[in-house]
Amino acid sequence: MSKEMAKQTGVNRRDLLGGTAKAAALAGLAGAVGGAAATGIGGNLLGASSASAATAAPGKQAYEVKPGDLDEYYVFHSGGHSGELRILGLPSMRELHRIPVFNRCSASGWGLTNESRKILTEGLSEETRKYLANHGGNWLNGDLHHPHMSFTDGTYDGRYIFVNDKANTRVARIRADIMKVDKVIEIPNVSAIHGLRLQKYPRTGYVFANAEQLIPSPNDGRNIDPKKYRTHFSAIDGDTMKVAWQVLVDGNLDNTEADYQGKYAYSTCYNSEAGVTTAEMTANEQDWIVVFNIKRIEEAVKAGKAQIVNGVPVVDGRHGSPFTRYVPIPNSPHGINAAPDGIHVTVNGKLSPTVSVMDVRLLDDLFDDRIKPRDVIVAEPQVGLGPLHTAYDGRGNAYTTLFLDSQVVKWNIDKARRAFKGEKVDPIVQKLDVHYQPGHLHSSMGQTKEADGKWLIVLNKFSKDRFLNVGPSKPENDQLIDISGDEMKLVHDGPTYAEPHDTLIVHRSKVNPKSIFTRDDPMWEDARQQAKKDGVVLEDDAKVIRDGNKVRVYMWQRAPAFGLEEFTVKQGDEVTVYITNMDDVDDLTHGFTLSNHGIAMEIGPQQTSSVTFVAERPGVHWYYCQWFCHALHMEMGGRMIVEPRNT
Ligand code: K7E
Ligand code: CUA
Repeated sequence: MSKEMAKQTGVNRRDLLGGTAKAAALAGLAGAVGGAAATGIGGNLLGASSASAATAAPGKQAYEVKPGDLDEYYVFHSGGHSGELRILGLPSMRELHRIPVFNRCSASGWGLTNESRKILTEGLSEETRKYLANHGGNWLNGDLHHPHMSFTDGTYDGRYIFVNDKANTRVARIRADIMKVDKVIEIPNVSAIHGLRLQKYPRTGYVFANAEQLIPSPNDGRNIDPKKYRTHFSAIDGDTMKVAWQVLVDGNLDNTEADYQGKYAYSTCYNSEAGVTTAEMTANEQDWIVVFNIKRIEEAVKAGKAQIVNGVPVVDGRHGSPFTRYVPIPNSPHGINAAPDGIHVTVNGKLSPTVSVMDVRLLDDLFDDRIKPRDVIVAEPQVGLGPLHTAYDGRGNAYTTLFLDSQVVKWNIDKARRAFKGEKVDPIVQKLDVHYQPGHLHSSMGQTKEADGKWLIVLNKFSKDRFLNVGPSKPENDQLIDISGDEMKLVHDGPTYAEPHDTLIVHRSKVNPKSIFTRDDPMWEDARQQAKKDGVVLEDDAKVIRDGNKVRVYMWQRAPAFGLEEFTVKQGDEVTVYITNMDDVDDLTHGFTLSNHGIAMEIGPQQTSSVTFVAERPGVHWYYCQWFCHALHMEMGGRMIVEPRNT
């Protein structure tokens, strides 16, 4: 329904869905809040108001969010090997939305529409595209571990969210204004992008990406001697989504982190042995982190000293190079996390019960060889078994997951430094049981200089007995912990499907998505160009253009109607259907599902979407709108008539 119709009839979507006048009023209020945020009127002001309407026991933070109230934080939650990104609200932990990224989505048509297929394939290598030609044209799976929002001056700026794909060696960018992916690239010369972090200062800037697996280079089957396996550290330009440079390293690369000064990045390596079996990979008592000197690398690339491999400047950062330093760390370190103080970086020992703390102010001296690599380690507290990741509260405390102990340990950085110097002081503040086997954890705004020390989400790999038994495949358990007081308090269990590895807690004042697309959005530029060539106005026209055996069907939608209630093509025609949703009402999404053709796509308010298929089935085929939009939603449909080939 258009705004005009809504006005005339006084009916909106929520009324149609059975809401009461009160619900409609609340919805209106929510809209007003969103509008205020969009115009930049102090999201901060709004931040506390509705969330604090929640009930709280004295001395405790409110975590219940009443119906109609809004959460204070966005949570961007990795979907792991489901390939998607999810958006939750915090503190309610309600799932608000899903963003398909590396997966195929039946609801939105991601991976099927021309717009999404272009995004998913244009950044792939020639070689991969050739392989995919016999496998449906684009990848259908991915393994999304690490979502991170772009930074300006050490804090989130609401432009983009970047994510990795370990399964098919990709990095994707999500536009935070519409919460849709706009770029996907395959990283050349490497295999399995795992660790991913962003340049925090002065802005993003670089997206740093670790390739975890060691492979021959080139990997063409001619030389498979494991001694020749290697990997590279990649810096991607987040604005252009082109790989700016790579650094060849010794050992493998696991997680990565960047500083608050814009000078260094660091990666953990658990396989310094460069082994290919578990026994070989865990042989050494110590592995290392690699520290990358961004300025030196940039200068070498600028001076043409890099080797160009598959279009990417590559510098040699193995032991002895001016671009890197290797700092020994016990034993198979995993997560690496910069503290909001801009000084400390913790490296989590995994197979060692320790966390190693690096002071980044010592790195200039390290690169000028005035000190030894281990001299940058200023604390190494024993925290418990299986430390994987660390988060911060901005008050000098660190929170580390203990995978084997199934605990989160809170410890004090300053006390750990003093204990390292020999002072008799215990840095451990508290250990809290979590359920069970935690991987990542993340504190509110904790990976920015604006860490506010209010909430901690702990992502547990196993839920076991915490929920009703749903069969052999059980949910993970994302637990919410109140860290605002002296003691951590567990306040919520959150079951999720496979598999949150990492998460991101962003204050809502930083995020201002649109509710309605703008007609000049670049996402459907190809459709715009084609329509122009065909003399069609996407917004007004409903017509069929024949061009040999290629047929282009253009139509608009306005609830509850398609611009065309029928169109006719011939068997064997390659048909492209372009649909423009001309409704400009909040939340009024339409769809296009073509029965028995495997075709479905979403068309958001003011969006254009298109899909191409071969009409190989003669007969009458109905299409319908699958996104519930109107009282006459069931009637919103039409017929595609396919004339048999030989008539
Ligand atoms: Cu620890 Cu992929 Cu960040 Cu999983 S990684 S836990
Ligand atoms: Cu349009 Cu349902």
